[in-house]
Amino acid sequence: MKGTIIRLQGGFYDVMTETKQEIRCRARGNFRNRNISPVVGDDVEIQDQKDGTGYILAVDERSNHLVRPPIANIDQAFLLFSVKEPAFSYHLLDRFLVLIESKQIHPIIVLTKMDLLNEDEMEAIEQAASLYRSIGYDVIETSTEKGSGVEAIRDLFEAKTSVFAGQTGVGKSSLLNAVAPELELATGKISKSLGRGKHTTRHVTLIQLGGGLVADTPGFSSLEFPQELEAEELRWCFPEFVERHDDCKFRGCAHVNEPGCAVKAAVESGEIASTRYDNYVTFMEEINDRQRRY
Ligand SMILES: Nc1nc2c(ncn2[C@@H]2O[C@H](COP(=O)(O)OP(=O)(O)OP(=O)(O)O)[C@@H](O)[C@H]2O)c(=O)[nH]1
Ligand SMILES: [Mg+2]
Ligand SMILES: [Zn+2]
Repeated sequence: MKGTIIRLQGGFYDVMTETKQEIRCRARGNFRNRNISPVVGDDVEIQDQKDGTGYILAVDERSNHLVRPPIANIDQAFLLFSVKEPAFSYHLLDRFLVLIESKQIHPIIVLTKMDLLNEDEMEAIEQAASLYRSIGYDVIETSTEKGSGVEAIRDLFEAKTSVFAGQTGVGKSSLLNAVAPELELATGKISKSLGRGKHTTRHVTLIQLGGGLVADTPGFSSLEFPQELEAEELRWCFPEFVERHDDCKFRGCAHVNEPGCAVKAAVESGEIASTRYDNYVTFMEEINDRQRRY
């Protein structure tokens, strides 16, 4: 029988079968020895014991796999950023976009807690939103206080497997509750002293919602690039750089010190945002430093 892992709990894998039954499974011993650790989102072959339990016999090949949050086979990632509490950061957004782009997963940027902004702050956030829209990203502005943007989010779930990801306290669980109040997911207050959330959600869980599957995930407090991400790959993770790559004088242009670089020219003329370019250079240095260390 075929199914999808929707939850990992206390050494068990909860598997949703094609007939929408939940079966609590253990992994077969031999399977553990082969060093495969199944994660949420994995499509699996199970042996149904007909008593609500079963065994995982095999894990299908993954179309993609994120380490943090640990999940496989995603069609799209909702990247949640609060505009306040915790504060919005261009750096963190670009970092997250690189991670998702490098896995060739479709990102959707979600700005949360829009209700907390005063007029001046709103203007700054609208500038950020239009920058990312101009690159081609979807940006959805939401507030669970006002109920805004909730419909727009729900409409994107159909027939897809989605993941909600973001720092702790940005409002992932709150937004899912706004989409479907019956979920009653636990939410947590922001720590006043730390200025961030308190890791309220502890496990990745796939939920059936809006005709698709959506994962609520534990928030992170920092975001490191995966070991396998190489400096040379970075240039392909910035769509507005990719668009201009053919206009660079040198074919393998890294857009740093090369003459005749179309990307640098676009930064000079203001067509590419300097925040994006500066983050690109910072990330490149970070990855190069890491490569030197190992
Ligand atoms: N004002 C306002 N507060 C919000 C909004 N969305 C969430 N919050 C608050 O932000 C806090 C954190 O929300 P959670 O939903 O627990 O955040 P999370 O991203 O799930 O956090 P973790 O599970 O720790 O990763 C709670 O106090 C929410 O009430 C919003 O749109 N406006
Ligand atoms: Mg949560
Ligand atoms: Zn270039």
